[in-house]
Amino acid sequence: MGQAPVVYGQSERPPRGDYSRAASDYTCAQDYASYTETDHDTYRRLHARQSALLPGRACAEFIAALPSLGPHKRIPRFEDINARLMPATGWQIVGVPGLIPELAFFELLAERRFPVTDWIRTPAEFDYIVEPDIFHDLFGHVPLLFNPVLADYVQRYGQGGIKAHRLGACEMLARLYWYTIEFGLIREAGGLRAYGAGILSSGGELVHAVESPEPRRLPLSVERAMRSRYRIDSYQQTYFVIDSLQQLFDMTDGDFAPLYAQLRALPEFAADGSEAPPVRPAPPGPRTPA
Ligand code: HBI
Ligand code: FE
Repeated sequence: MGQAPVVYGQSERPPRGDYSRAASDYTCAQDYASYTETDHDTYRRLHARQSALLPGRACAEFIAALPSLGPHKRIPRFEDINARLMPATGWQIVGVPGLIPELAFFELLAERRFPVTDWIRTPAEFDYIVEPDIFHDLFGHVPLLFNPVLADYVQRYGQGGIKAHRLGACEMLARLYWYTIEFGLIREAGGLRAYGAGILSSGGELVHAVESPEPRRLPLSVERAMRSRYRIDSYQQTYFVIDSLQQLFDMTDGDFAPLYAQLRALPEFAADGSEAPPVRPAPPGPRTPA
């Protein structure tokens, strides 16, 4: 295999998953026979726990699309989901051993192929896992790929990512992905709801993101999101809120190249929303006589 796979943030944990099975585009077949009864039981339990938390916390589009995942007593077969997903929005899910390098990730999204990790967490990780496993990808990401607006947004994100890779702007674009597709909130008539996969697939964060008074919640600004660092190992301290999925799509239309150039000169924000100190310490000022 090629370069070591990327992992969110600066985590030192070695990537999980068997990358020796992956093709040159990092995809691998779903080795369905490899799942144990414990694996199927973990999936069933995770699906049951999250489903019970959705009312009043997950956005309407997600709740409407979730049944498209199909039966949930055992880990679904990717081809069974694809038989419904392809006709719906032209997307298909493909297996990957885990996190993959950014360019490979972008190229798959640009082809409407969503990479789904093919292993599932251990029972000991039932409540929290750092890396995205099959439950995070299937339950968190796949339902909204049945929604035409979000489906178009994710493909365009992939196309934009290929350009960002050429411009050395992957980190800024990854932040936009993080604060929308992974941890985005949407305001509905009934109140705040989650549309981000990282929230929807997390037992604790779905309640925290929608109901806790602690986090900072800001109207989505592409510029502010691109300047905002994020933490991969704790609940988010900042969430960005949209009013509709269409607004998300419309806000991110167009070429980001000028924006990348402009943002490089501006200070960043820490994950808690405070102004981040410049990474490079300012040069020492004029020496004052002792
Ligand atoms: N790889 N399998 C997988 N899944 C992701 O969500 C993913 C990835 N690689 C990189 C990545 N996400 C993020 O850095 C993107 O914003 C690029
Ligand atoms: Fe994800």
